[in-house]
Amino acid sequence: MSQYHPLNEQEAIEFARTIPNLFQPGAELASREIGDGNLNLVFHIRDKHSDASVILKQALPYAKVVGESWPLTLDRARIESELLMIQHELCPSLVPQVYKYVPELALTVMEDLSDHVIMRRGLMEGHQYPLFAGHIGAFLARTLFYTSDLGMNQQHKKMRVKQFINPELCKITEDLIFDDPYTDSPNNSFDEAIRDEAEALWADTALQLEVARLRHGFLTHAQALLHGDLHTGSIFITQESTKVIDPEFGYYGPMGFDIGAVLANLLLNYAGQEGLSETSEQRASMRSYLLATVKDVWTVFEEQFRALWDKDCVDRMSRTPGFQDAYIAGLLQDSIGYAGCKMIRRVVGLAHVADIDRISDAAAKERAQRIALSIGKSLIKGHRQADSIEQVLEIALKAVQ
Ligand code: SR1
Ligand code: MG
Repeated sequence: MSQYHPLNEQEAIEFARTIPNLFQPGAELASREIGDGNLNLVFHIRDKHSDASVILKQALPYAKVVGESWPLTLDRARIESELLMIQHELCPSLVPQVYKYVPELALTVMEDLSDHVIMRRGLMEGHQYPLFAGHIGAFLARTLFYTSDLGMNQQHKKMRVKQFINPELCKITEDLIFDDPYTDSPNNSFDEAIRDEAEALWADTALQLEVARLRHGFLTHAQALLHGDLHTGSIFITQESTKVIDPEFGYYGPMGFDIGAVLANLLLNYAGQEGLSETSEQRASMRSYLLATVKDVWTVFEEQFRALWDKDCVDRMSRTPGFQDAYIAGLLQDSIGYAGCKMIRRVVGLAHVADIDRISDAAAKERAQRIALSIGKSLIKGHRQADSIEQVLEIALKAVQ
């Protein structure tokens, strides 16, 4: 079993038996492949007669969403497991525990979270999570602050930049988020009903100039160790608990990319309410919850990030009066710009979101797509002038009027 090959369910069971102190010898184990993401195999292994269970996540040497024609490095499994360990140390209650990483199989053995649901699915079913903003705001503040030059030894940080160099997965982001949607790329995928919108993106040079700036930040600004793909499919949730998973796109990049990912995915669900809600009351309630959450995520992040800075900043010059305010102002603008990019790619790019794609009524789906694009474009075009999170809410409200 030690040479790399994709495991089948039986092999996953055999492997799980070798993990010390997890299952009783001779336990009757069941295995199910539950991966519904774009890239990996995920096995849920459980003892049929006790509560013992575990998750085995194995990287495939290609992008599952496209097929074997798109090869992909297995090193992403190392990046993911090492990043999960760092994030778990910084936020023990918000990140699953990694029990073991097996490099030759590109396999991570980790805590089972199957009492949680994928947040995207929960939101699509109309659930609201009042504790989420507090949890994710804290996750963002702690993981971004303590991996940056503000919160860690700057020589160690440079070694971390090297440890988390992730060129292949960054290239996916550079192409799928910051390039393809703005040209007639074969990677794009969109409904013919919104071809006018796609063609308008390809012609909008003012928009493209802003995207080029944001793309440049993604390419060059090694500000903090990012999760790199922090959408609501990378979050497991219950009413009480939030767990962030799947940081295989992690690398040293601009903090606003992670913050913007969270905001974008709340707003994609907001657009999707066009078809997800059954009544206008449900739609209004979900949208009001989603906008309040957008605001709270930023507010909690800002408060906690400032508090960490005041308490634990390791850099003397960064304590210069005025620098913290300027830094936070830049983070808000970046977050808004990246949120816009992440919305647009999910409507016209290669990989979409179920919040909109699963809408069965064609007219409602088209309205949702147009709303998402309208919000995305406004966020990108206005991001360098933004000075408060309320401006995001105003843009979102205007898009559904
Ligand atoms: C080929 S991978 C497509 C997308 O899936 C991941 O979740 C990332 O968002 C990536 O862009
Ligand atoms: Mg993922």
